[in-house]
Parts: sequence; C-alpha cells; structure tokens
Amino acid sequence: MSAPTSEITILVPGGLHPHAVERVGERFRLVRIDRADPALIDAALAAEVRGAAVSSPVNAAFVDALPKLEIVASFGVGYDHVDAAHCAKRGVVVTNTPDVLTEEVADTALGLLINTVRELPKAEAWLRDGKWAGEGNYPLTAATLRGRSVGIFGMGRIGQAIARRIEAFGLPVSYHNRRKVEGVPYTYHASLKEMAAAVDTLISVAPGGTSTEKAVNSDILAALGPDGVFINVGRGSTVDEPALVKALSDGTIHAAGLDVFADEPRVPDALLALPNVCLLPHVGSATIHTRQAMADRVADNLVSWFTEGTAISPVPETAEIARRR
Ligand code: A2R
Repeated sequence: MSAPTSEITILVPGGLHPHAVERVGERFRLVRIDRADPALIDAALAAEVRGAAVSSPVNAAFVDALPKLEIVASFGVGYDHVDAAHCAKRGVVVTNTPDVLTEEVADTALGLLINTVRELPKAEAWLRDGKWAGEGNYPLTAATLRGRSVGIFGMGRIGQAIARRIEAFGLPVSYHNRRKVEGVPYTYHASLKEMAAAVDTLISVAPGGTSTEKAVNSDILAALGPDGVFINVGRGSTVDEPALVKALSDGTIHAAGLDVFADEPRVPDALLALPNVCLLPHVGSATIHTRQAMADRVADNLVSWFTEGTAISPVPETAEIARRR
C-alpha cells in the first residue's frame, strides 16, 4: 500500500474522458487497450494490473483475466455495464461517480419535460423554417404542465433533485422505489403500475439492470393514460421500446421525451418517425463542468484506494469491500 503509486498499473480499456486519463496518468502507470477483452491481456499485463478505469462494458471474463485486480473505477453513476456482482465475488471494489452529476441530470430532466409538453424544439423549428412569418403563429400545444401530477420512478439522488424542481413548478409528486424513502414529503407507491394510474406524467430515473429491465411496458403506459407524458433520463433498458412506440402511435399516451435508449447510439426508426417524441442523444450530464467533475471522481477513487485504502464512492454491491481494507 505504501509503494509509490507510480509503480501501480492501471488499465484503461476503450475510451475514457481525457481529463480522467490525464489524472490517472499523472499518478499511476497507465496502460491503454482497445477494449475490455481478455484476448488483449498477455501474461505480463495480467501479472501487474491492479486497477482499471472504465466507461465501457466490463464483464466477468475480463475481471477473471486480471488476477491482481483490486478496483474498477467506472465513469458515470449508472454502472450496469460493469459486472459488479462478479467483482464483489472476486473481492474487487467497483466505484461510480454519483452526486457530482445529480443536479445536472435533474436540470436536463426538467428541460426535456418542458420541451416534450410544450413542444419547444418544434416551435423553434417553426420559426427557423420561416413558418412564423409565412404561416402565422405556432399552433397552441395540446398539453400543458399546468394541472399535471408527476410520478418519479427511482426516487434516489437524481429523483429527489428532480422532485425538488417539480415542487417549485407547483406540481404534486409521487414516486415508486422498492423501498419507501424516509424523510421525503412525496406520496409513495409500492407498485409502478399503481403510480402510473395515479399520475399523468411519469419520469423514469431508475438504474438499468435485470431488476428494472422493460419495467415500463404496455401495462404501465396504458395505466398512464391518453394525457400521459413519459420522460426517461435513467436507462433505455428500463423501457419496452416497441411497446412505447405503439403507445405513442395509437394514442395510449400523449407524448414522450427520451434521453436514453435501449441500444445506444442506435435509435429505432419507428421512434424517429413519431411526431410526439422529443429525443436527445444521452446528454443528461453532458456539460464540460460536470463531465470534468465525473472524471475527477474516477481518478480520486483510484488515488484514495491506493493511498488511503478506501474508495470514495463504492457501488452498493461492493460497499463491504471498500470498508474492509
Ligand atoms: O428500489 P430502491 O429502494 O433501491 O430505490 C432505488 C430505485 N430503484 C428501483 N426502484 C424500483 N424498482 C427497482 N427494481 C429499482 N432499482 C433501483 O432507483 C433508488 O431510489 C433509485 C436509484 O437512485 P440512486 O441509487 O441514488 O441513483 P442516482 O444517483 O439517482 O442515479 C439513478 C440512475 C443511474 O443509475 C443512471 O442509470 C441514471 O440515473 O443516470
């Protein structure tokens, strides 16, 4: 532990934010490979890699190819691309970058909600296309935020930041989690379907992974109803996309605003063809300011682990390991 960190090898498979690469390179021996593929690990590398800094998939086989691995420092708060359960079994701590992006993603969620309900991108296109001068005012929007009732799927750090903003807009907030959150003033629903039926605006900021896979399906969308607006800033995997396309096409719900998709960066043509969707290229945390803070958190987790023996932000699956050292 007390050896100079410059003698510790940190592997960076695939792309990583340049500031994270720079910070890790300043403190550690940094090795880059194209992707997290065991075929790219030779015996010499396997014998020396003690940490990895990643923003792309890391599976069990890759972890097993690195017998000295102690920590996987992942960029982003969502870490469904890292097999954290396997890392826990192997005694490898996984870290993510929560908190530093919370307010930024919440800002994006509100922007996407307003753009979806009030059709602001389409209104701007109307102006730019010369239709305001040529044809007159942009049509009044069928939907409004006024009188809406909002349900948040995933009342965690970002969910609560979104809820505070929604409150400031004067709208009631409900939420669905597996567990009730103590100390928040919002209405809890133990079932997502029950919440969808009780509100007309559903904002998903739940993590990816098997427990949320396609949780927003045709049943949930039907419960949301014909005035329903669905916003997703969590993970695309939480939505049954074909069911969403159908619900948007046949009037089951009114509109959707999506920043995340099941198979990024590919967005289904069927979604692109719909007039009642607002689509963003996963920009929830995408500012220079916040991405820099996330990159710092990746590096700070590695530095803390190898100098203090503790990780700053271990994911829940590996929290025990982070405390054990
Ligand atoms: O279920 P709980 O009590 O563990 O609450 C978490 C909730 N959640 C779920 N709710 C219902 N069904 C599930 N299967 C389920 N799994 C998790 O999502 C918790 O309240 C919330 C996640 O909050 P945090 O862990 O604080 O994450 P944060 O920072 O708000 O980010 C959320 C997601 C990331 O995972 C990325 O996918 C995206 O936002 O950027």
